Amino acid sequence: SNPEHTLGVTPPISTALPTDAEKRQTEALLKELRAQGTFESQAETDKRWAVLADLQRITDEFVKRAAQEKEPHNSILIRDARGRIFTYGSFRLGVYGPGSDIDTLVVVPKYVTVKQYFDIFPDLLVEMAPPGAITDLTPVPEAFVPIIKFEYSGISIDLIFCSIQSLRQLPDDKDWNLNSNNLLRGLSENEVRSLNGTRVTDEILALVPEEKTFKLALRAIKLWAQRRAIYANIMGYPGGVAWAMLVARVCQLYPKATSAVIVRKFFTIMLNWPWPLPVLLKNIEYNQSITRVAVWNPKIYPSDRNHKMPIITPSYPSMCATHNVGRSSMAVIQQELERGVQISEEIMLGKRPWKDLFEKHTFFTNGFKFYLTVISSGRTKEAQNTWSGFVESRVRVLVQKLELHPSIALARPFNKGYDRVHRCKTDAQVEEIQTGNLAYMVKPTDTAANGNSKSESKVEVKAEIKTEDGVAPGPAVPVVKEEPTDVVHLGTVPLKPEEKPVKPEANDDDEKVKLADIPEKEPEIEIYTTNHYIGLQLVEKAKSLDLSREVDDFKAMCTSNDIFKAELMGLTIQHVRNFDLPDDVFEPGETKPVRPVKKKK
Ligand code: 3AT
Ligand code: MN
Ligand code: MN
Repeated sequence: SNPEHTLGVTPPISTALPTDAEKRQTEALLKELRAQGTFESQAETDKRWAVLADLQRITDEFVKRAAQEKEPHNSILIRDARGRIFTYGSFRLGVYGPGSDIDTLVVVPKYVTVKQYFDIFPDLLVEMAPPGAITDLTPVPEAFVPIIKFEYSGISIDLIFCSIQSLRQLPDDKDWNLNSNNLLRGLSENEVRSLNGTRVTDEILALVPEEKTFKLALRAIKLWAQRRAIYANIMGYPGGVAWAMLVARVCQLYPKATSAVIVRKFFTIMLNWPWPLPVLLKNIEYNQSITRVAVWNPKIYPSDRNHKMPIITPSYPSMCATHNVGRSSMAVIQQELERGVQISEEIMLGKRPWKDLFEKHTFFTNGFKFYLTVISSGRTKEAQNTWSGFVESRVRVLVQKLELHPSIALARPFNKGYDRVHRCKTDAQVEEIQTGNLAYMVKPTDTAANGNSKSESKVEVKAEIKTEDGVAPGPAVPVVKEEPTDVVHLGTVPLKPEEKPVKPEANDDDEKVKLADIPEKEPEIEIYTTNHYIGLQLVEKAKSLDLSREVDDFKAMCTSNDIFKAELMGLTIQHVRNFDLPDDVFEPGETKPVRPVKKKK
């Protein structure tokens, strides 16, 4: 836009225009991102906009009904009643892919209540959307940020809500936005957060010199971070907003550069960033008395001084988007940035293809000898959703404790959990698991205490769940019987709705014929589990490792929360050697580590 106007808290490093070679590298990058499937088709994007138009209509009707409820005789209020939807997340940033949801915010005038949102909106949605369009409708009123989740014609929607306390009616103006700080007046901290999803993404876009360049570079960095398993706010890595701000900052420093150059510079700038100097897109606004929500300020708040790689949101009240990043994740990010520097340099010289930058991580194939796995388990799908979500949000606290252990050099959490369903016949061994606690004794030179070579091809899940009388048995499905096993589960099924347990095929294999003969009406217990893996790198001198304190503290912390229901939920932490990792963490073509052959003495 204005060539004289520079964006950011320092002048640019270079305002050089891209060379022909750099433009060609951007073309090649675009082509690779297409080949990697990060873009959806125009038709799919058109569908998203149509859904958003519907949601706007439904929102207007919702506010009208709320106004009618509030002041049935106030025809002016009812006439002018309207709401507005805004988006945030990857859709707003223009970096969404085929599977992305649309993160949407419903903004309404002050008289509309959260109660009305949950009382009226879900029904109205079903009423006004095309028949059958709304599926998986899940209102979550008890969440910190009240949210209604659903699928609209197959597109996932996260719908959050904010009622503006300073506005009796919303302006009838297409260009109206949420940029004014005054809109935050009278809002609770959580309401401020709801508004700020949109305010932050809007402002990031306003603070980059060239949106198109930024979006393509961000797509590349997002794909890189996902492939390298360093993308996930909840697990202690930067999330979508934080990666976006880093790329935006590099765009400010090279305002005329093309996307390929931004990606290249991203790695060098971020590798050499003098942390804990914060990454800022503009100067922080401090002197506002609009909300009581604290603005990030390490001079005042000791907790803000703990942030290892602070990346600060631009919109008032500025917050640190990376307060979860700990010592190990930061070390891993640094390693990955180094790799990025090397590969992107060779790419720009034409020596390597972009594909190499996006190669998958080796967390399981060649990452660690020792892993801890945190297994949350639930008796029902609903219980497990709540419980595993909570446990997931605590894993980084365990990681922080592990990092303090003198024998641990690095504790790297994997960025995703693994969901599994188990169909069980007995629960006889549950007590052993609950009391055994052998699992977290690690001897670097020896086999794991629970190393179980006979079931190397099986997921070894010890579900820590007691059977209660009156628990409804699972559906009657064939039970795959194994050799005598002291583990509660039989047959592990990945948690995918479309996959049904298959009856073992009868063929000339004696063993399998026997399996097929098992009566189908055997009562069963279904258990849902989620595993989180933490790779452990020990210090060189480590002889053995006792993590019982850390593990016990973690269990106590999780199970003392009100969310925990002992009759429905369980929590186990196990030590797993690399060669004992379950098969489903490996993709086709990947080699599972093998047990080292014992040397003769
Ligand atoms: P996708 O393309 O949807 O995968 P995204 O960046 O849009 O990528 P999300 O939809 O998960 O990712 O999240 C969008 C924003 O919503 C990011 C963050 O500001 C907010 N958000 C998501 N999950 C949480 C959470 N558990 N707590 C607080 N804020 C969250
Ligand atoms: Mn999203
Ligand atoms: Mn979302």
